[in-house]
This record gives sequence, structure tokens and C-alpha cells, in this order.
Amino acid sequence: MIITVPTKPYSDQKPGTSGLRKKVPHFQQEHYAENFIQSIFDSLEDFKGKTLVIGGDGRFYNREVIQKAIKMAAANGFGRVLVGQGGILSTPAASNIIRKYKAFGGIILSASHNPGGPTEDFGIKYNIGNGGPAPERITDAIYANSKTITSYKTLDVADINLDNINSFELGTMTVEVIDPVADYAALMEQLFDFPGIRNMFSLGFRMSFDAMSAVTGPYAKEILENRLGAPEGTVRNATPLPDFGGHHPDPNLVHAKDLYDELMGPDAPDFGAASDGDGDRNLIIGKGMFVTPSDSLAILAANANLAPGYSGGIAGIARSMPTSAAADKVAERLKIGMYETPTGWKFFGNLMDAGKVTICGEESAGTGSSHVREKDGLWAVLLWLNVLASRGESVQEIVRQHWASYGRNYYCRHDYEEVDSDAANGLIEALRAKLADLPGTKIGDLTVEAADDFAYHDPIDHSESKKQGIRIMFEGGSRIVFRLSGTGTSGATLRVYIERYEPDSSNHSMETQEALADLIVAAEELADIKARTGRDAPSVIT
Ligand code: VG1
Ligand code: CO
Repeated sequence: MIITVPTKPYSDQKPGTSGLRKKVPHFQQEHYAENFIQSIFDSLEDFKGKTLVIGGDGRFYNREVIQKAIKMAAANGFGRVLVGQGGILSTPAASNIIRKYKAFGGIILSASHNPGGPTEDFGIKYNIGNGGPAPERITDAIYANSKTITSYKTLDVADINLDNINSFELGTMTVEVIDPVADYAALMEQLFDFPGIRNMFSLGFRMSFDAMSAVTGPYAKEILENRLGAPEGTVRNATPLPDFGGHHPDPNLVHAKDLYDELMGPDAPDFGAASDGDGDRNLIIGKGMFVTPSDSLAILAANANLAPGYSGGIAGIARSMPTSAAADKVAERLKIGMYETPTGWKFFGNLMDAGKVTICGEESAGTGSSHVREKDGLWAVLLWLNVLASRGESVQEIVRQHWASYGRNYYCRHDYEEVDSDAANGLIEALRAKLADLPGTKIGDLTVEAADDFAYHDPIDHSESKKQGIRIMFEGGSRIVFRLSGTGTSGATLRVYIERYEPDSSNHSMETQEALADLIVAAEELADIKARTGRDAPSVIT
């Protein structure tokens, strides 16, 4: 039976870079999740009788919210829900399911790379029919609805059993519990040279994949171990746990330090990789060499034609603004389009739908292609494996040759986490206020060439996104970017992105922090980070 439950609006349901993210106890407030889900449905039109995909990364509170979402979908008039078994779907797998079964859209329950557990983070986001994150037009409408909501619709029924692959009727809606891995694995098999990669493993190629007790475990086991013949144990932390085993499922050099140490150690395997909470990020480490995500994007774009799915070449490349310009050099050489978008995957969807770009990436360990409309961690790992199998060279060799050919973009990001929000906003405001005066000024030996607050004009739907990050460009191609995170759940996170281009291959073996030392000093001088945030050093360097 459909029931209408009266509710009161919450004022803080504005989606961030990737959906609504809050601490679990915040989400557990009365009707909090229901309000947001109803606000999503109220921002959509003409979905009666259509299909909705629902799944999540298995974190704490996933199962409860999935039950709410399914019942609300039925009460709001959807005709069918496709839900992953056990409530599990990685973000890229959900994107694939939406596309493959021509669903109207999907609800993904995840706070991605944020920690999970009873007092950690939870999140909800909506994806549209192309399989990608809802554009700002829709997230703005969701937020507006959440501020005026007075009731939501649900079904007064018992919880649904999601543990077996099955299908049943719920009111006038069909619920299909589907295998979360099968369709995704089939797609990967179409894109990549599985026989070639299998052969490489059979010849003794060794790899370590850290699923970080998050959603990619079952996907990586099926694809790497079962289908590609990598030895059992190649995938570690392979069981998704509600609290990710107490770890922080962010594949970077801090939170995946064990993997890094292994790859730098005496008995290092050939290749190491990790993914995040919801499976859309990737960390790539070769034996003795970490590959920065910005370099990885450029190298994958330059070598994509080696994989069967991209043998005809790629149409264009897009990167988020803070991502290094390494990929730009590849686009230039390939004579294909290059697009620079604000942070967040939602800005790539239009470009991919219009056929302007095939490969997209972000400095935050996100790489993907138009095979889905989300970044895709395992996809990036498989493309790397395909490139390694086909070139027969090591990660180090491939990276060094890439730098020698295109030049090296030294790059790093300094994060200052959980700083006081007013202090962080004040820092950005102060930078904004002096932008006009910066060009021509000198900081140490560096001369500012240009400075602005990045704004994006979408070439397809002509929407405008302003205030997307402060850019300070120096003569010679170096750059510092300052922006505040839109995915955190406590205080503010200041991100400082630092980049320097070095064309001369005799200078390609410097330590990154050293190569960027003058820019790091300049960042402090420009933004007064220590005084404003009270921090002596970044919380995380990636
Ligand atoms: C961060 C990254 C951004 C990424 C977003 C979602 O956003 O910087 O590149 O798209 O997370 O990734 P922010 O606003 O905190 O800088 V995920 O894997 O958390 O969905
Ligand atoms: Co993620």
C-alpha cells in the first residue's frame, strides 16, 4: 500500500562534487535519506513505468537506505528496479547497467573514497539515463526541492530479500536482483585483449591489487583471477566490508602505503594497483615507480589504440582543470580535441555523449572512457595491463619513454584536511581579491603570467559553472591551483595543486617535491596557508 509520510525540510541537502555526503548519524536523522530521495524523484519527469538502477558500495547503512529507495521508487511510480545482489554495485558497474538496460536513471549509495562505518561517511547520488552523474541543472533542482519538501511517498511493506538473484513484484513495480559483476566483466572483455593479458600472466607476470575491503573485490577477483588467470591472492582485501576493515578506502600513497612499500621493495611484483570505496578510482604503481594519475591519463590516452576497444583511435581527451597538462601534449600530437572542465565527473558526460572525447581523467586518481559515464578504476587497471602485454615493456620503461617524448609534468597535490571552514573560505576569498593585481608580479624567481578564477562554459548545453578554482599561471608553464573540496563531511579541505613542465629529459629524474620546491614556497606566500589554517604541513600529499 502506498503511504504518504509528512516530513520537514532539512536545509543542508545540497549535493557536492559527487552527490550528497554526510556522516552516517546525520543520515540517520528522521526522514533525512527519504527527504533526499523524494527530492531526487521530484526533480525528474516522465519516469512512470520506467526502470531505475539501485546499488551501492556496501558501506555501513547501505542496506537500510537501499530498502527505503526501492520502496519509494515503487510508490513514486517506477515500473522496474534493477538492484545489485546484496545491494552491491560499483559506481562504474551501475553506470554500465543504466546504459545497457536503457534505464531512466540510477541511485548510487556511496561516499566513495571517504571512510565508512557507524560514525563515518555515507552518500547518495543520482545518475541520469546516459549513466553519468546528474548535471548541475538537476542537482540544483534536487537541492531546491529538498528545501520545500513536505512529504514523501513509500510503500508500507516488509523489507525485500536482496541476497539471492531473483525477481518479484512490489506493488505495480518489478524488482530484479541482479548479478553485480557479470555485465561489467562482459564489457571489459569486449574492450581489452584478454587472451594477450592472460598470456602475460601465464608467463609469470606478477601483480598485486588492493581492493581496500571495498566494492571492487568481487569484480577484481572475477576479472583478474578467474578470467585472466592471475594467481589466487593477486587480489587482496577482496571482501567488501561495511567499515572497509577500519581503513580509509582512498587509493593514494598514504592510505595504500602497504601496496606502495611492496612495489618499492626487494621482491616487488611487476605491477600494483588499488581502487577506492565505490570502484571508480585507480592507483597505479609499477615496480619501483608510482605513476601520477595525471601521467597515467596521458600515457593511457597515448597508448589506448593498443586495446581492441580503442583500436580505431580516440576522438578527444578531457581533463579536470587541476589535472596536469600532460594529456594536452598527447592530444596535440594526436591532433584531437582537448577539453578542460571543472572538477567532478559530471562535466565529462556531455562531451562524451556528443562524441567529442573518448578518454577523460582527473588528477584525483580518476580515469575513464566513454564505455560508461563514470570514472572506472578497474578499466584503467585493465588498460594498463593491455598496454603492458602489448608493448612487452615495464611500467618504468613506458613512463620514462613517455616523458622523453612529451616532456614531464612534475605534479603534486597538497591537501589540508578538516580545516576551519571560515578560515578556508577566507583564504580563497583573499586570493580572489588579489587576482587582478597578480600578473607581472614576481615570487622568488617565478613571474606570474596570468591569474583567474576558473569558469567553464559547457560547449554542448552552454551552461556556465563559475568559481571552480583559483589558478595562478607562471611564465614557463608552471601553475598553482587552489580550491576547496566538495566531498568532505567535516570542516573544509583545502587542495593546492602544483605543476611544473620540464621538457628537458636530462632533468626527468628529480624527486617531485624537490622539483616543485620553489612553487611550494610560492603557494605559501600567495595564500598564507600556515597563518590562515594554522597548519604547518599538508595532511596528505598525493
Ligand atoms: C574529489 C576529487 C574529484 C573527484 C571527486 C569524486 O572532489 O578532487 O576529482 O571527482 O572527489 O570522486 P573534491 O571536491 O573533494 O576535490 V569519488 O571517487 O569520491 O566519487
Ligand atoms: Co569513488
